[in-house]
Amino acid sequence: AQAQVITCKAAVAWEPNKPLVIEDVQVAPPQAGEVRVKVLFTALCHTDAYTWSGKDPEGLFPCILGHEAAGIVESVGEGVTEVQPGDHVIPCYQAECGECKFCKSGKTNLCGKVRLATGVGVMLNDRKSRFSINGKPIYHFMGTSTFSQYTVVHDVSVAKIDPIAPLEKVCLLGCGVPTGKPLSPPLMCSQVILLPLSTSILVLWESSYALGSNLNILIPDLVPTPESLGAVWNTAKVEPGSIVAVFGLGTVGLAVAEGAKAAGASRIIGIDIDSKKFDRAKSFGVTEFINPKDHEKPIQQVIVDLTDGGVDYSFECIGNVSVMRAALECCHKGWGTSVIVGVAASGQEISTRPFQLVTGRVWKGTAFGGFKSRSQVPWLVDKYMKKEIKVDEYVTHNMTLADINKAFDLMHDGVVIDLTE
Ligand code: NAD
Ligand code: AHE
Ligand code: ZN
Repeated sequence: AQAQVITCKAAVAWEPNKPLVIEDVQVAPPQAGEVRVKVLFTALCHTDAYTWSGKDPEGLFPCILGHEAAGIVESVGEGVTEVQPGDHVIPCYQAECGECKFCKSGKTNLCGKVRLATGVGVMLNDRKSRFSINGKPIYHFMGTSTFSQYTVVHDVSVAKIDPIAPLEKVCLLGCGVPTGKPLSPPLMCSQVILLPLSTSILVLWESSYALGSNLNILIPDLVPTPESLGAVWNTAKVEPGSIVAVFGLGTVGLAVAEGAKAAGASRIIGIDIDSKKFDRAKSFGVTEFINPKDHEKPIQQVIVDLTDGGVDYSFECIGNVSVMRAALECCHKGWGTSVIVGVAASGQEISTRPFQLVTGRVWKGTAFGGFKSRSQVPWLVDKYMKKEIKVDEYVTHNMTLADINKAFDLMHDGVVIDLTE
């Protein structure tokens, strides 16, 4: 039967920083290469709040935010072969078409097929939105827009998962888990079966569940085996004995610290302007703490002095471009590598003396933790189903869509919103 327009509830961001409003939204049928998904559960992520705040250069209003979710395919457009109505899926804000220059390169998990359209809040086919309210278009967000009971996504942006998996849990695998694992480089595999992975990676994945959640959330002790550590070293290249600096001890920074600990780092230096973060960070593996406010010298100089020339790896987990510079410049001459994880506001740019790079420091960043989405998210779900990855422990609240503004207030508690009525 021909798919019809669906009217359902969605949280609409009409303007930056103004409370989201639950509206009756019309969701058009999927066109060629598109999939309409009944979203059952969505989690919140700092990136939703970042765009909502108006600081995202790609932020468009009115829009429907949300990108960490799970649901069931309701209908598919022409030419869609990989999913069908009834399939359980996780929308993926980072697509994977397998055919574009990026996907075929074997060098990145980024995909070019729909990115230009998703960056301007529309679908690729006709450069229009499938959401409207009484005829007024509402923009999509990140190609996912999961704060709606129904959404339309590109077929290259949807991962089909095991139908037995509990959607209220595995929705967390849509963003936070891969992002929290920045120690691992992108997996250079364009096929569905990704052999380089072994159970050892779980050490980092488990730590990554801290993402988007409260510092008070219990993260189970990680007990890496020698075997698992070996694989972590091989993939992450954070060698045992490395000195690691983590800037920002929020949930992302704690996840990084825990990964570094699992990789066998000898020293993990946590840097935060809020000293209250330090006690908690100890249990995540941070061995030393520096509050930049206690020092007159630039923080990079303080760290270089403390480490006989600099750290082997640093991670910026704040989104502050001055700190990104410090994170690079505290790296050791000749080999130190700095990874940008934080998302910076519109207009912000990074800078350093080119000499820093000429003399061997490396500056890189991570998107979706280097994971290829459609092929690897289902694999993560399987790991969860085999109890090799814990997720349940990180869900602290179940709320309804009507309470989404409260949920944002509680975001640090790692909220999951139940969209079922
Ligand atoms: P958070 O707010 O919980 O933690 C940030 C920490 O940085 C806080 O403890 C704060 O005190 C500290 N801080 C702030 N300014 C500082 C400074 N000048 N020097 C030292 N410490 C400072 O945030 P989070 O949830 O851990 O996220 C961190 C960053 O990661 C954010 O930018 C977020 O948007 C980003 N993020 C990125 C992705 C991604 O996919 N790349 C995903 C999730 C979050
Ligand atoms: N729109 C922002 C960029 C935001 C950004 O960097 N997003 C991350 C994911 S955050 C998930 O919580 C990312 O993966 N980026 C790669 C991509 O393709 O968007 C801006 O500054 O324009
Ligand atoms: Zn996110």
